[in-house]
Amino acid sequence: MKLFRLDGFGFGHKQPLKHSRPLLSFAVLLIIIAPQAARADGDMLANQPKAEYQARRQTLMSQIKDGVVVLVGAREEDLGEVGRFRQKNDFMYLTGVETPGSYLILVPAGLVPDKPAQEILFIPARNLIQEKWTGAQLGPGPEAEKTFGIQEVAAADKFFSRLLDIISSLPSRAEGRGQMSAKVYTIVPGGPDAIMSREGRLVETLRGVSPGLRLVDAARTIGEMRKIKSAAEQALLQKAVDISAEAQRDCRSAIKPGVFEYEAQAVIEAAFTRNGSERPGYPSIVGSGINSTVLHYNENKKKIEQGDLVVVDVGAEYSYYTADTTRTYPASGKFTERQRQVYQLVLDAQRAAEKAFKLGESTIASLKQVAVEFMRSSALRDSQGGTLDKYFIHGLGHWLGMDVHDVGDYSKPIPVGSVITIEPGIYIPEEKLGVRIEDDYLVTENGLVKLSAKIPSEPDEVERLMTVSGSRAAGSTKK
Ligand SMILES: [Mn+2]
Repeated sequence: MKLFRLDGFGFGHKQPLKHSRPLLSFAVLLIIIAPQAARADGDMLANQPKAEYQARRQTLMSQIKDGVVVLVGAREEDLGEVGRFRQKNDFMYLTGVETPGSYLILVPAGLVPDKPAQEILFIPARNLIQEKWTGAQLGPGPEAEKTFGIQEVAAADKFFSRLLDIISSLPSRAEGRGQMSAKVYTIVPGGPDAIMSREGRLVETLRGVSPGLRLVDAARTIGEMRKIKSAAEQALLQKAVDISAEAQRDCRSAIKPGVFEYEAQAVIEAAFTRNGSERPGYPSIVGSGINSTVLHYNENKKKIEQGDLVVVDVGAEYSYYTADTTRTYPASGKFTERQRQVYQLVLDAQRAAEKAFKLGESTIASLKQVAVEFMRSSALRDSQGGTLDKYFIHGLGHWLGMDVHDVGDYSKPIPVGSVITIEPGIYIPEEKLGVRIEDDYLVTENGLVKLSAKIPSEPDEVERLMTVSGSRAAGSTKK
């Protein structure tokens, strides 16, 4: 699907970028079968239009006018031996490039006087020996420029000297007594370790060569951009949610007394994988009994017992976008009266928050207030006679996107194009009773659209579906 017209970006790529046919040489063939090339399907890159990545870079440069943007991509070794390679989200958002060891330099138009905007991606040169282990790689040069839709793709080992050249070409302005040299915008992790990060060390090194260099965090600017999802991003989120819905369906059938939490987790993650999800968007939570009251319980080691509630908080990642869905199931197939009352309160609190949403006014904090007050107005009490809102101990929701708790400022009203979760919960450890219900919503001009509507949450329907999917007689159904 075509979302942005290609004209008007000022990159000279006025024609849609088409993949050329493999007709030249074995080398070209290799490139065509390279993983990156396989992900670049015509005008698409990682399931989003190349034009969209170009537009994002253009937008970023139009917002950051006074400095060079430098992004450091993930390396294979960052994930150790256990993880499959995953590009950093900001890098992916701006490039769609999954080549390990990449860098990106963006020079806004006019930063170098009279020069147009410049974008340079750096990727490692091909290494034919390495490729026997890891598969064919796309190397720097015109083929990569075409594949990635980026002005220039240079060799990664030229990154630092090229950056120095760019910085030294910037006119320094006299300000006060000293000379102000260039600003470099990059993603700097917070906290005392920031300086030890690759970005932090890069800037320190640059400062040694170019004293006075100013390091500015680009995270906030990029975060505000990432908060608003394009149609292509919305489609990927919907796909991630749909896969998660199938996983919730399957685990609903798997949960019964005698089954271990990890067995339910296996069923969930099987549904992810067979539907093309690359990985869970976060560690899958299957918490039964007392574990249902532990918010981020993910050991998933307990045997599910008769009478347990089971909180299942899982989200598939699909092409870098993750769902985040939670349902709470009665292990025995039927809620006890108390469980059902608390469950219904949580569900009604979610509905109250949904209903209270007003575009241009509501924030996640204001919706939380609605849910809390709804719980407080209920007649349900704990053993001390207190209302149950005090057991709602976490936020009501968050932005959802490439990060499960996605980036973006929370202080402003929830905007059109953002995707949020609404996830009230009540956790009463002394009753071993935890309930969380979490859905994902796209914010439109007409209000909230529930992306996860196909995952049943009505208690009657949950019970009916659990009964249909298998016998849940007391005791284990296992051998
Ligand atoms: Mn969540």
